[in-house]
Formats: sequence, C-alpha cells, structure tokens
Amino acid sequence: MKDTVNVGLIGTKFMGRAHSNAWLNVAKFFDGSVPEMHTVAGRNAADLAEFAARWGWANQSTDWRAMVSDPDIDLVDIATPNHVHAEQAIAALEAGKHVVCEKPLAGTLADAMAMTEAANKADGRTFVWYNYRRVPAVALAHQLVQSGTLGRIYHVRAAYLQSWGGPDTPLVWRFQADVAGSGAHGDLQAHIIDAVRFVTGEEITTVEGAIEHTFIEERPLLEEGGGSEIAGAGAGGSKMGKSSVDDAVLFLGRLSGGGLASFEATRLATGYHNANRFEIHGERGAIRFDFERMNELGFYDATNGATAGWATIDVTRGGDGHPFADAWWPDSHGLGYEHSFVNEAADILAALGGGEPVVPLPDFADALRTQRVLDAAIVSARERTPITIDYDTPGGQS
Ligand code: SOE
Repeated sequence: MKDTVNVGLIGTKFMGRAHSNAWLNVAKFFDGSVPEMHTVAGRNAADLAEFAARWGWANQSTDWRAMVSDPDIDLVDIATPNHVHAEQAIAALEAGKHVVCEKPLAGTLADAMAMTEAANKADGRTFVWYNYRRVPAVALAHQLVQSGTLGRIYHVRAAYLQSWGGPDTPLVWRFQADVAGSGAHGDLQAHIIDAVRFVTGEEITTVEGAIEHTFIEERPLLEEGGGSEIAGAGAGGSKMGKSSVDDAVLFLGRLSGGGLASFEATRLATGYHNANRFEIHGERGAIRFDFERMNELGFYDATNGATAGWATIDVTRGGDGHPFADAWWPDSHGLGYEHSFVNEAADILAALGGGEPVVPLPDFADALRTQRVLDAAIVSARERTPITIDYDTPGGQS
C-alpha cells in the first residue's frame, strides 16, 4: 500500500489550477507517495464548490486557518497572493504541517525572513514552487554545470520577458505593492534569480547598477468581481487606479565564483509572452535556454575545436538520462508548462517519503537567498548605490 500525503490547498486562481493539476496527475506518472486532494480553501463558497468538483478536492473550506489546523492535513500548499504567504505558511508550520509555497517566497524581505525563522523552528519540511527548475532542459543545465562541463563561469545573462502588462491591463493585485510587494521584479525576476543560483550553484554577491521603472502609472480598475489575476478580462471600466509597482527592473551583479551577471524582468517586452531565458558562458563551453522553446537546451562545447558549434539538445530522451523524461512520453514528444509543476510535486512527494528529488528542491531558507537579491536590487535602484549582500547576517546589506 503506497503512503499517502493529505494535501490542503489555499488558492483557486491560476496557481491553484496549476497545483491542482499537479496533485491530480503526479501519481499517474511517478511512483512513490500518493497525494490525497483532501481540502481546498478559498474565500467564495460557490466558487469553491465548483473548483473542488472540477479538480477532485474531497473537501472545501472558506476558513483556511481551520484547514491548516486540521489533524488530517499533512502538507499545506499556498497558492495565494504574496502578502498572505507569511501568515498562512507560519500558521501551517506552527500547526506541524509541511508547507509548499508559491514564488516569490513573500512580497517583502521581512515576511520572507519571518517565514524562514518559523521554518527553522518547525518540524515540517518547506518547499517553494520554483517550478522552472523542473523543466527538463533547466534540470539538465543544472546537471551539466554542476558536473563541471562549462568550467569556470564568466558570464550569466538572464531575462524574463512578458508583454501582458499594457495600458489596457486592469489594476489586478499584481500591480498593487501592498499585495504583490513588487511588479515584474518579484513575479518574474524571482524565477531567473532562482534559476541562475540553481544552475550555477553560485550566489549573487553584489548588485552594482539597477533600474526600477513603471511605464504605466494608471490602470483601469477592475469592475466589481470581474477580471482574472492576469489577463485583461474584466477591464473596461472608466475608473482608473494608480499602479504602485515596477513594470520592469534590470540589474547587474557579481557571482560568488567571480563571474558577472545581468538580469532583466519586464511585462512590456512586446513580442515575447513568456520568454524566461538565460545564457551561461564558461571557460569550456556555454549553454542557453528559452522557455518559449522549453524542450530544447542550447549547448556549445568549446573543447571541440574545429567542430565546436551550438548544438540544440532535444531534452526529451529518458534513455539518455534526461531529467524527468522517463516518467513521461517517448523521445521528442515534448512537455509543457504544467509538467514542471507535476515534476515538482513528484520531487516533493519523494522528499517527504524519505527519498531524493531528481534535482534539488528549494526550501524557505534557499528561497530567502533569492528574496535577498530581489530586495538588494530594489535598494540599489532607489538609492543608486552598489549593494553587497551579506548572507551570514539576516537582512545584511552594505
Ligand atoms: C505571471 O507573470 C506568471 O503567471 C508568473 O506569476 C508565473 O510564476 C510564471 O510561471 C508565468 O507568469
């Protein structure tokens, strides 16, 4: 009889759907502990009933606090806006639960530090949905770099380019600083900072040059109850509200291995819709990845001399040891965005079952390091000064 893990989910929007799909499908493709979709918590009882029925949640609750205290719940999955991550995660940890939280860890460094402090005192394990680590091409990049294939890292160039943030996009929570913490920065930059740390195994030690910018200062207010968290649905009202977050942040920094890094996150990169991309240049080779071609990894082997050239690896071959590929389909059948969440659910269940994940899972302490970089970039941009991050001192910057 397989072990089971009773999951309680908080949140029923975009990430609530992505996580529900992961818990619903993971045991069909991966062996190991089986998640029981025990309870989904949300604010609106009618919406909850429809969501629970659609996704197979056995119970529903409009009281997330009661759910996280339910003795039957083993793992609390937080898929809510950034400003409530801390209270929900801390309550779940204090109730003795394991917790997996959406990214970024929190909207603010203070919240992220409080969550990590609670995790350090708790018995429960913690995880964060930095799902792009489990796109097979990114996981392979991690394995290649960690095995020394590129040698010393000279340059990292990372960008996360979306374009849904135009003037017609309403003032959803992602444009409200008191809810989101920041705009494209915490939403998108968090992913590429995590990816660079994950693939290189290095830390960003300084931020030296940063720009924070809001192109669109006023946005249409959502009609009552209308609109989704991202798309422009529900817009059209004549009333306008002030955006209080960045539409784009760019910054430069140094890596702990001595290399240089550049980061760019924007919701106004016309022409790109979800181009989460990085390039890494080392002494013996280079890699490049773009999520808009997510099953491919570019690789340049500088040791090949006359035959050196960019190869495009189709990262779908289980027989060649490509990460996660053997759980899915035959060679070159390809995966999608949702599979990165199923892969992460599988690794979380493996870890909870005492096994090893396919690639390292970020816990709260790891995600706090990404949050430290997010915060340093904003401080550097606003104070127009370079920042050195002191990871040994909580919140340490100089
Ligand atoms: C919106 O920018 C968003 O949904 C992010 O919040 C997700 O983390 C990313 O995977 C897709 O875009």
